[in-house]
Amino acid sequence: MKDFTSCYFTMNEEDAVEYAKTMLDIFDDDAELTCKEIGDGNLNYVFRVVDEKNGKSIIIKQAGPVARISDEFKVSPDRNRIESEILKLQGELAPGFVPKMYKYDPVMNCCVMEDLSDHQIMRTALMEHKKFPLFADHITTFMVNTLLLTSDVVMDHKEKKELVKKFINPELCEITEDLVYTEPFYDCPRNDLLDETRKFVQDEIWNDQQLALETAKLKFEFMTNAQSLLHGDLHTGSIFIKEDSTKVIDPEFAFYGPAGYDVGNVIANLIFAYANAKFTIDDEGRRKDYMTYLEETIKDVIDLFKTKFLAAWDEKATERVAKYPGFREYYLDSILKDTAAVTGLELCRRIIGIAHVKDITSIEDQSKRVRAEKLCLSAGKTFILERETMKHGVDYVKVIRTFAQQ
Ligand code: SR1
Ligand code: MG
Repeated sequence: MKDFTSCYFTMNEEDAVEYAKTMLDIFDDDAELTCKEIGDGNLNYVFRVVDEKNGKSIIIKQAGPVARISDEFKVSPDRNRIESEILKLQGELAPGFVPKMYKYDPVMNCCVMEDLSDHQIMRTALMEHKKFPLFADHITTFMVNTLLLTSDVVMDHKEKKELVKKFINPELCEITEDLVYTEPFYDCPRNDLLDETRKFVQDEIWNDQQLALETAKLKFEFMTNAQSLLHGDLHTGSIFIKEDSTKVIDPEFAFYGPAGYDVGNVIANLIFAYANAKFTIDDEGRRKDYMTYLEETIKDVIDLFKTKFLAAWDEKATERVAKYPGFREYYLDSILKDTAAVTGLELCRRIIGIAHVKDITSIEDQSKRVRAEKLCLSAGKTFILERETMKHGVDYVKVIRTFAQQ
């Protein structure tokens, strides 16, 4: 019998079954439990435990002491507490858009949550060219509720500062500061890019002084603007989806930062799907149809976010000065600038840096993959440098169309 109550250790599949039997009051005494480790993220272990008698299932997610992607990243298993607590909070702010949490265990640094196996990871679904007409509506409700309702516009300022304290997340923030804002923009040894893309990166990214300056400004904005309680890693691998349901998972990077960080991540990851579609769908009609669907989704995410944000502001703002004419437009405008910038940063870092996305790495034909990478890099650079002009969904579509046609 393993002891799960006094000392942390990383579990294997057998341990997870024993944990479910002895530490949880979820399954029947005569349950026939099986377990598979299904995690494919960069950091954690995800165990799906099923009672083969009746199909009842749960997820046990455990934080390891180092990242799976590389043991260079020593990240405190306390991130599991952050994840459990923020999932509860997001469940209250945006009901129905996150998995239910059943338990958090501070000894084993694991949490137990609803199994969403009837959903699919959105990145995979988009690579299979599936469409989700409700996604833009769902994700914008999730973002407006979690971002605006945790800001000083709506919250009592002392209570908000308590949340800032509770969700201080220095190690995971450092990963983002390094991998998103710093390393991709110089010839850092930890970068991981194709030889065929290197010359383009050298000329267009690393040799551009203006771009370097803008990334410096943005890095300090990320580190110092405690605007909203972010998800912090809202890419399409952090979203479970099916036709009528969207669930946001994996908020372990959560902290108080600029609201546009989450919105920009969603947009950039839709653009990876767009680049994937352009270079993997051979039939012209199907390719155009799917790219148009993604363009519409990108447009809707931006435009619905704006509309819902302004409406929620009118309904929920409590801060006196927030009601001064013009302030809500000024505030939204700064989120839109950050959104465009983060779209660009994420597009660049997933091509140049250490953490890639399958949408691009799965493109088998090397010359097509290089073209997809150049599309992302060129669009990314434009979003960073021209962030002041990206005010509407259509502005994003214009940029990606321009580079998709080259
Ligand atoms: C060391 S972690 C690498 C990346 O995976 C996570 O999902 C974040 O996006 C992070 O940047
Ligand atoms: Mg993750």
